Amino acid sequence: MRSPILRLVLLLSVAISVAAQQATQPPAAKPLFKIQEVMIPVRDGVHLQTAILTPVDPQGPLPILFRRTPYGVPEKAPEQIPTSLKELAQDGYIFVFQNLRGRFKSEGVFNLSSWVDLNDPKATNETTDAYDSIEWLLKNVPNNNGKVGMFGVSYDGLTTALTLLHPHPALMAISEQASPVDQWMNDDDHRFGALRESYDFEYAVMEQADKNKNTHFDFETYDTYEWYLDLGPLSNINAKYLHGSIPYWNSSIEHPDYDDFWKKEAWVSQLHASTVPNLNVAGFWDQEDPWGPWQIFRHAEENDPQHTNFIVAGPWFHGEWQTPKGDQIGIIPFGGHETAREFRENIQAPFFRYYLHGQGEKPAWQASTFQSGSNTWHTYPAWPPKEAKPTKLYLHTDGTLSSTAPDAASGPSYREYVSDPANPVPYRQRPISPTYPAGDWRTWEVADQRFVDHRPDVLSFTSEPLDHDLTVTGPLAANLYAATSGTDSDFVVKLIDVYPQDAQKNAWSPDEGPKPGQYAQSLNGYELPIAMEVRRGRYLTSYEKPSALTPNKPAEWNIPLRDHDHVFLKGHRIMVQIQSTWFPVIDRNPQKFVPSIYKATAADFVSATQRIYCSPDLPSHLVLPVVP
Ligand code: PG9
Repeated sequence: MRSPILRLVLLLSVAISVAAQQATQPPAAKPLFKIQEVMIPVRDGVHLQTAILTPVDPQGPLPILFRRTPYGVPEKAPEQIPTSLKELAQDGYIFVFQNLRGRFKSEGVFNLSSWVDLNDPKATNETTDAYDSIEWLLKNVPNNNGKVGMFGVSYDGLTTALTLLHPHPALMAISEQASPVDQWMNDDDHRFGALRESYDFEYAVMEQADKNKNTHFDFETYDTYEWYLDLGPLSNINAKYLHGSIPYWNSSIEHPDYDDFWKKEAWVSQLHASTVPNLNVAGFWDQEDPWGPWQIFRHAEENDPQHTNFIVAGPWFHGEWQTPKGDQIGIIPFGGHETAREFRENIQAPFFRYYLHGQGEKPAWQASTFQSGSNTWHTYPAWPPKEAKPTKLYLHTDGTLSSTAPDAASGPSYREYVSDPANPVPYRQRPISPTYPAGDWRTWEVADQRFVDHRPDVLSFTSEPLDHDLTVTGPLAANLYAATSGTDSDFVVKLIDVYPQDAQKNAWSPDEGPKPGQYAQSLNGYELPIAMEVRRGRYLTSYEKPSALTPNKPAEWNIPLRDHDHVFLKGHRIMVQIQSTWFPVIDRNPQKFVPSIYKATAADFVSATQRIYCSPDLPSHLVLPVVP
């Protein structure tokens, strides 16, 4: 049996830091909340396990803040207020936590699905379960003021966001935080159809192996890189380990392409208006769901006459904005700011205070970011800001990167490397721990890329040191002209901020030198990834119908790099790295076209020679939204 505090902590989603989960306010002198567990009936007769936490001495009727989760609800009233609720609790709310259908004591089946069929009046889904539960809460929870808000990170953000498709009239405001929207196109499970192998597999096991708990797959090899490499073709996951027992994994491998199954899951395609005031929250280094919040924001923007659609983004890993401080990510400091606390105090709590308590003011901005590099908060009346001008940065065959396009006199027209699926580039330093419980997984997107930049299958292109600060605000993209000797292939692009060699004074004594491990804790020469993405060749012309690439024929590869707000500081360099494997977070492309990679055999995986063109006709480049 878990302690009550641990039970409550589970609500913060599995990906939120352990530090956040442990930090609390000093012990309270008297109970803060009373708890009631109820089984709320929804339209098909299923009952959902729900915990209601009511402040012990409420000052008048209170709004309800509701969170729906697959990760478990508290069994006892908390003795201390968890970090993520602290600023909200000061304003007074009835907090309600509900397990999704099929999880823990909730009845029904959990199929890990975002499909909402608005045309079927009998259908049940996360949208209808939320609607019915709100209806029940309003009628049955004493002392509520008739106003409901919802918020949550990741899966809890998804269940929050899904209410936008058919909101209950009493739902006055929501804050969707790191919600996925289309699991084939991006976020947790794929990137433009390239499978996030380790994530998809480990998460599906975690949530579907046992209804009553979060299960961690038991790897028999310490370094999971080695485990996945030894596994061989993906068909071995079912053949050797799962034996068809995990429905979500089965769906993933039965639907390799962007078919109706995935299009139905892509719930955001049904959203075309801001239906409820929504504070979207995104992390620039969110290792799970960096894309969804921007998509929800953009879809709601299609029709937002009342200006109730907002976005906040910061230099955060998945859910870092709900940790106690958020004063750094990995070893990258945020200039003395406690960005997570500042977000909760100055943005999240006032947002709900305005919409649910009728106090304070509506945000005067549409987007607010904590800009990395400059380490400052910014607000924008619109996103992307109009001043940002798309600016090209060209790759050159001599390994440089500059705003000058290649000319005919620059020598050879391409650089090349051999990509070998038997020796894939690790996505983070080995040994690679299991994804969950999340340890190094949380910060791998800010890992110093020097750990791979010497590999013969990783190409680096580097600029001169900048003679002024370069501010990049808005969506980034890469435009590669690339060829492979194979008939299918991946290209991974990484945009990197290279710190100067003397970025930091050494923190050790000149006589004794660094303590063990300390040398690697410096920012001197650090290669900090700002944006990274992969594209898979078979889907270059169609997501629905994969096709083979023509060997050695250059093709244009457009690789969106998502939205960012970063300042490359004077004296820093900009680097682009290109590689064709990123393992095991992305499954290995056989580099030979096969109808489904999930049915590939070991013999299908072959080496290929990859070329990146840097010529006047085929000028590979990045497009950065530069703010003058
Ligand atoms: N990233 C997790 C998730 C969300 C939604 C669907 C699948 C996975 C999470 O942290 O909840």
